[in-house]
Amino acid sequence: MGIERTLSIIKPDGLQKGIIGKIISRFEKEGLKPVAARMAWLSQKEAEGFYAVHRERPFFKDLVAFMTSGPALLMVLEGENAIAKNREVMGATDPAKAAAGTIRKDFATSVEKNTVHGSDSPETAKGEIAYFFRDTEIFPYAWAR
Ligand code: IDP
Ligand code: MG
Repeated sequence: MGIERTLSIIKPDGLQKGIIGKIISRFEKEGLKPVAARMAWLSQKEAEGFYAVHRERPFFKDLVAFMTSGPALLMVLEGENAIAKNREVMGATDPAKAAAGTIRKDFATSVEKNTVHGSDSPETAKGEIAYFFRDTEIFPYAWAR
C-alpha cells in the first residue's frame, strides 16, 4: 500500500461519448491524481503489445480493432493504494456486472467497449506506465506540497 501509481486509459468509446471530464472528476474525488496525461491514437502494434497477455483470447482481434478505432487518453494516476482504488472506481470488466456508481456501470457500452483501463497489480502498473510514459513526462504532486 502507500502511495502508488497506476496506468489509466480512457478508451476510444469514452472520448467518443465526450465524458473524459466526468471520468477524471471521479478519479480526483477518490484521491487519484493525474500525474501524466497524453492523448494518443494507438497503432495496431502498440495496442497488440499493450494487450499481449490476452493474445490467445478469442476477443483479442476485436479488442485491438476497438482500441485503435479512435484516440484514447493515456494517464498515470497517483494516490494512496492507487492500483486497487482505480479498479474499484472503474468497476467490473463487464458493465452488466459492475457495481452501482462505478465508471463502467454508468458509462460503458459492453464488456469490450468498457470505457476505461486500469493496471491490475504493482508489476503490471510498472510495465504499463513505462510502455507509454518516460519518467520525465510524469509530474508527481511533490511540487504542490
Ligand atoms: P480489465 O480491463 O477489467 O482488466 P481484462 O480481462 O484484462 O479486463 O480484459 C482486457 C480488456 O479486454 C477489457 O477491458 C475489455 O475491453 C476486453 N475484454 C475482456 N473480456 C472480454 C470479452 O469477453 N469479450 C470482449 N472483450 C473483452
Ligand atoms: Mg486487465
